[in-house]
Amino acid sequence: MRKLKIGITCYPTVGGSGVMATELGKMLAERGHEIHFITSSMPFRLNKVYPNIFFHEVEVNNYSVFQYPPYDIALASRMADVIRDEHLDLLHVHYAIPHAVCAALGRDMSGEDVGIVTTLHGTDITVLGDDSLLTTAIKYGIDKSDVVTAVSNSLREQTIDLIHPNKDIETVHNFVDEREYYPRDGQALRQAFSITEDEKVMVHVSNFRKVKHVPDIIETFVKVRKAIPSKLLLIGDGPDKHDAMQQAKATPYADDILFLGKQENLAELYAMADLKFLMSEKEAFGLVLLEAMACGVPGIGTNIGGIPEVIIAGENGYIVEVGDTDAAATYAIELFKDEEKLQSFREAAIRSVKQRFRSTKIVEEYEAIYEKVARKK
Ligand code: GMT
Repeated sequence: MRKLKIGITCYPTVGGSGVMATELGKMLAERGHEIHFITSSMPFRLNKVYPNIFFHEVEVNNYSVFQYPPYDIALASRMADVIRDEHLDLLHVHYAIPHAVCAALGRDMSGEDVGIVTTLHGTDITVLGDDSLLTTAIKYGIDKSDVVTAVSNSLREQTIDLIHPNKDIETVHNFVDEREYYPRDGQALRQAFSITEDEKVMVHVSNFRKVKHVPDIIETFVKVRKAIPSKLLLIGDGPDKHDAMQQAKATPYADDILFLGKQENLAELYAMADLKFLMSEKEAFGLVLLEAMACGVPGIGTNIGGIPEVIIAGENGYIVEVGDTDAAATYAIELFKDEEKLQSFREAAIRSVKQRFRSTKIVEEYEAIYEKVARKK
């Protein structure tokens, strides 16, 4: 396909959507496209120099006459400038609001015929879509885009139910960079963390928000730990972390629950783990599950959102209802007691990432969309 000039906007510091947008930008650059990140700060995963990746910072001045700093207007204005200065073929924005709305405004300001692709990641729909003050803006952002994608079928359906857009929505699943997420030997690190040979390791990674149900993970661990020598690694930081630490302290197994805080090298940490837990009440996809699976760690997740599109129950993990810590613990104990089954789940996890969420497969799906919407020269 022809090489395109693509503007990408995301929240550069926010979890999965920022990770996906940045990884996609890097992969597209490696395939010869010219990438222009138009974001409020340097995306945190952009940790290497690429000759064809450019960063256009959106600066927002906080004038005392304004009650709120005008981020959305500053972004739209910057988008318009970059569209014109760099002769962009399209904008790919992550989140309907504010980014799709800003893209529509930016295109209008530029007076140029660029395409707009919007990817929905979940929080913009499942949380904000319920806020009647914002549904009109979300619908506007979606309808003004040339192509809208959602990261799971579940999110696609939810968006149609909640927002009733006039636009069709395509599912394009998330992917992982296999060069970073692959199975590694975790023995040395296990020793460094004083994890003994007979212990199994459960892991959870999140931003410790209420929707992630971290208390359910600790509760599940306590039930597992009663039956099996094990450790729980809790990775990340956020509003519920303090309460989670108090909860952990009050259990008889406080020393076996390790809070590791925010971590960069997740693939190294997954090398120590046997089973990943994601017990959220809302989850459009569950990128952290996919990252763990690529490292050979099967998952137990809840029956909501896109999780059942990632975990195939009984093959590469298990699905439980939200809050059902008994079922989660039963499945974990069953797997921990049956090394052969755990090994077959590990292999199935790696296989399903390769078959269904391979980076080249997903990047090619985006390229086919770009080809349809890119400016016609
Ligand atoms: O889960 C979060 O709190 C972060 C959020 C985000 O906006 O970055 O993640 C969303 O996008 C990820 C990437 O597509 C998905 O893997 C997450 O499931 C989704 N989170 C929710 O739907 C709650």
